Amino acid sequence: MIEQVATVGIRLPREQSGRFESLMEELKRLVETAGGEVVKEFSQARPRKDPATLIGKGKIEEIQQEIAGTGIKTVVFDDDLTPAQQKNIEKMLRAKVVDRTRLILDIFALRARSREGQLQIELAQLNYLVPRLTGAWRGYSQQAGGIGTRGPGEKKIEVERRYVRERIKRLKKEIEDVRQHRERARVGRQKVPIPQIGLVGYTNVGKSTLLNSLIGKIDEVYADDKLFATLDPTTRRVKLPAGRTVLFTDTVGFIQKLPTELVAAFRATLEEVAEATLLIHVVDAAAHDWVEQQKTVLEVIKTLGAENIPMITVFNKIDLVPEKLRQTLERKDNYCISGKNGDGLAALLAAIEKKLDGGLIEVAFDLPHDKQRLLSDIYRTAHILAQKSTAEGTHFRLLIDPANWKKMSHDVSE
Ligand SMILES: Nc1nc2c(ncn2[C@@H]2O[C@H](COP(=O)(O)OP(=O)(O)OP(=O)(O)O)[C@@H](O)[C@H]2O)c(=O)[nH]1
Ligand SMILES: [Mg+2]
Repeated sequence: MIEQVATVGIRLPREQSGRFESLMEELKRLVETAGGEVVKEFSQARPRKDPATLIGKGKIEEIQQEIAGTGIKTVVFDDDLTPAQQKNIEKMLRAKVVDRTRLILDIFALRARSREGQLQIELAQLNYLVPRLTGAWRGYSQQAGGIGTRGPGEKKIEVERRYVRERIKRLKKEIEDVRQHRERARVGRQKVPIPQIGLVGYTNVGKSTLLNSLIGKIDEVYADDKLFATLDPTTRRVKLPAGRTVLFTDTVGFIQKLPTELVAAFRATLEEVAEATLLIHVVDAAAHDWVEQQKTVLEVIKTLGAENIPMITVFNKIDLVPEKLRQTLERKDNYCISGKNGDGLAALLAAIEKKLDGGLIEVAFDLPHDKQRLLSDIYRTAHILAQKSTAEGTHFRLLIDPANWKKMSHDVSE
């Protein structure tokens, strides 16, 4: 049976118009993604958050009366709750109380497939739990009060906390091992490195669909109309128009109020973003709040320390956008694409090529017959301007990364 859920949002003053609505709409989609159904929505406008109960006590009583006797046993708050707030509200509502962070952690736990993903999500969940263990214990001893509160109750929580702390330590070590393993694999894979291009963007903007289109396959990478369809990074080779190969990495999407526990735990995964040569920021032009989404993504990129990586912004789902908006976007020299029907992809690839070629140097040389093994490195890493067979081998004129050229140049004659 589908879990029936009520959502609660708090509308603070000076909030941008429309932001509250889009957050609540997104919360509804998050609940659905987690397997629930929102049957009631509550909101309260307040000058500030209440430290004990987030919203007013009167409002909570009202919610309690509204949900009593219905099938609603779960109440989801859009704002993060302190352990104390969560406990107070649960007591008043007599229902399970979940906040946005907890909800997102739940979805990630449902979705994590790879070993690394599972380790990371467990770490994030435990980090979320630790302060709540303390909170529960404090609440318990206050409730019981006085003599006898130093009994087994406290000991049990102590044991639990120690267990959790130990587990966190072990998880961190395991994640570090996986990370180092991946790092070694990456370095080993490529003596002469090829550019890595990171697809970044808000969740559900069409990053995975775009990657599928670029590799010319419909469903090689899982894409779906769900939030956080992708958790584990996927890397695929793509050939640019002039023949050079690059790697595209598709990774987890971002969201407003992305839990800090999650960013910390997924640091290893998100490192793929921080190490890219170039970022493609995919924006869903058909989302009514794409401006807000774009801002969120730029903030997360900054948290990851990736804000200095060159970036190309593309407006996706252009097939769904009214002609007028499309024209406005194009007039400002934006790339408008449809990952679904392939519109605009050729122009995007050409733009990527141009951007990557920015730091390259032009070289001309003869590759002798006995050095033909270098051919694959050349095709993989260089932008070939001219190629001609000669009596001694092959003559090349290319654009190449200076560092790559250094590794190759002593094998050829200029
Ligand atoms: N009409 C239209 N739909 C698209 C386009 N690109 C993607 N979609 C749809 O948008 C939904 C989300 O696409 P995904 O590729 O899974 O998006 P994502 O950015 O990888 O999402 P997460 O992995 O969940 O962060 C899917 O239902 C796609 O079919 C497009 O250009 N046009
Ligand atoms: Mg995806």
